[in-house]
Amino acid sequence: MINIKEDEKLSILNHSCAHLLAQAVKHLYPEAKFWVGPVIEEGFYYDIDLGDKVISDEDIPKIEHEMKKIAKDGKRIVRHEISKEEALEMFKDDPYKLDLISRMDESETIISCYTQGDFTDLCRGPHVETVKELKYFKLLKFSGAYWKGDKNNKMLQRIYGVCFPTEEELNNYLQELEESAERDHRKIGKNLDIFMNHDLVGKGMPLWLPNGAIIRKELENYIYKKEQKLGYKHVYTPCVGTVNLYKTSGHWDHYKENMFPVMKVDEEEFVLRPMNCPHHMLVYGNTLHSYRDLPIRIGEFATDFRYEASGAVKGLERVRSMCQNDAHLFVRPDQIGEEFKKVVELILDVYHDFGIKDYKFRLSLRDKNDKEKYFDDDKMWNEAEDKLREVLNSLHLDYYEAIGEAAFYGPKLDVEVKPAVGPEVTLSTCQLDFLLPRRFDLSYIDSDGNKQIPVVLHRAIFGTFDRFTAFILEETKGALPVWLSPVQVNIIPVNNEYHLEYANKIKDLLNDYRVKIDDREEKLGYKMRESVVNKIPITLILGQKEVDNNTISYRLYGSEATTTVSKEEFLEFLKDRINNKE
Ligand code: TSB
Ligand code: ZN
Repeated sequence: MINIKEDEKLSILNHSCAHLLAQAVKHLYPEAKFWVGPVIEEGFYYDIDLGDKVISDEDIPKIEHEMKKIAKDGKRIVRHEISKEEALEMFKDDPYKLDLISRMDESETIISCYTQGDFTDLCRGPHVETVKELKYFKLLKFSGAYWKGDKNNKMLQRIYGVCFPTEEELNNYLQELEESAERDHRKIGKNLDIFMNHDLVGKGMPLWLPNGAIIRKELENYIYKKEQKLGYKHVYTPCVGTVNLYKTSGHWDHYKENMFPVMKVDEEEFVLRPMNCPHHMLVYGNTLHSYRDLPIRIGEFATDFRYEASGAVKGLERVRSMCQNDAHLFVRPDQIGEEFKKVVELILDVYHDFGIKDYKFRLSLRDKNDKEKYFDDDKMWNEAEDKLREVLNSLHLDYYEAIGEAAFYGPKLDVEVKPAVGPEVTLSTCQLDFLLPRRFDLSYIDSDGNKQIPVVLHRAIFGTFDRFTAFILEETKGALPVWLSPVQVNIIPVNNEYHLEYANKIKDLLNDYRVKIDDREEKLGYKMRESVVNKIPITLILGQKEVDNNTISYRLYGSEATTTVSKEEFLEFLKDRINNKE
């Protein structure tokens, strides 16, 4: 999908359209006051103070109509420059503009304004020449937005829109938008009964329904097998820890705003864990280790809780209770490169199995100036960042660097993917850490009998089962491969009276698989359509011909063709499809 912010011409057009929106709102609601109206990836928005009025669905067409009227009128958009004093006088009744002016840099003595007809807005520009150029726009949605994003401030009304130079571009964009909405895992998750939310459980705390639980179990089995082969040892640890555990690890100082608040039980203070590293450090520290035992790979499907802003919480993609496919790899310094490489290879292997092709590697580094988030040890950071770069270069991987995205304990390699709706998110991650092993006083004995400190790689291949499931639902539009599908085979007897018995026999034959018989008294066409709506990968249609010849006729999701085979052939076909993860 197009990023409007990155295209200069589109950016200007959308910015001018934001002014047009403000002007129309001012015509309809003369009391309106305006905060900011920036261009964003998907177009523009304007934050508006409408007093007690809350924008509703009926208002949007009225505003659009007024915008069209003003645009047709075709006033020029004129820039003028005024002094700060003049600006303060001009906007003296507008607390929002006064706030903007007062926060301008001391060096900005000249302030620019743009006027179109009866409307003037404080603005750096640039803009299109006349409002006539704003022909092909659409208001997309609206929401409440706290002034300056602070929930102690007044709630303003935010209206979003988009503008293009031609009708064709606008229509293409709107069509793409519709398709993305169809692909949104929240919609698919609801239609296919994969997960639900409930206010009584809380925001960002999804409940996995039976269909979702099947997918999750398959994902767990899949990655567990891979990890076992690679020498990982899995553990189970509690999803709480004491405050002292997180003071030891440093999370208390560097990660507290992402954590749920403290619970007091008897004399102990607990928090829900936001990460599993501290528990795994203790597991490592429970036994003595020789240099020959390393790497030691401790894995867990571990539930974590994080405070995510309520506006950021999204379906299964961004949740407050999540389950990581986590592992901490304890290695000697000379093993970092090799072990890191193995993690990257595992990521590539898994992405290959799931057919994931559209992703970016991001090397996430610290922001040197952010002393609050990142522990202060230049040597350690430089060493860790150089090490990661070195390995990435040796693997010839394409990656980009992002400052300020590192974990507080070290730099990391993140894999970024684009959801159907909204900004990119991280799926897999592999993080280098020289800090936590020190804080937990971990060691191994080297070949000379001396104590050494191990290095830790934190890694999550799926990231979380939550986010990964959201992602594959969007990638597949809900049409999962057979091995992941909650229902793998749907059997439809053509006529219950004559063919149900045979259908039941076939169901017994397939009892190693997830099979359903649709024996409702409905028309064949209706049942077949429903099988498609439910995105079931294989539908069997069993009628007289199949009964007489002892055969199976099936259709694959997405195909109109029916194939007839012997039972043995069908079993073979099904097994192959599952094994090959097709
Ligand atoms: C990999 N300590 C490491 C771990 O050992 C860690 O917690 N890393 S993390 O903070 O990056 O989280 C791991 C993965 O969890 C991320 O890569 C991302 O895919 C996923 N994740 C993070 N926050 C959320 C969230 N709010 N909802 C769903 N998944 C999330
Ligand atoms: Zn970790």
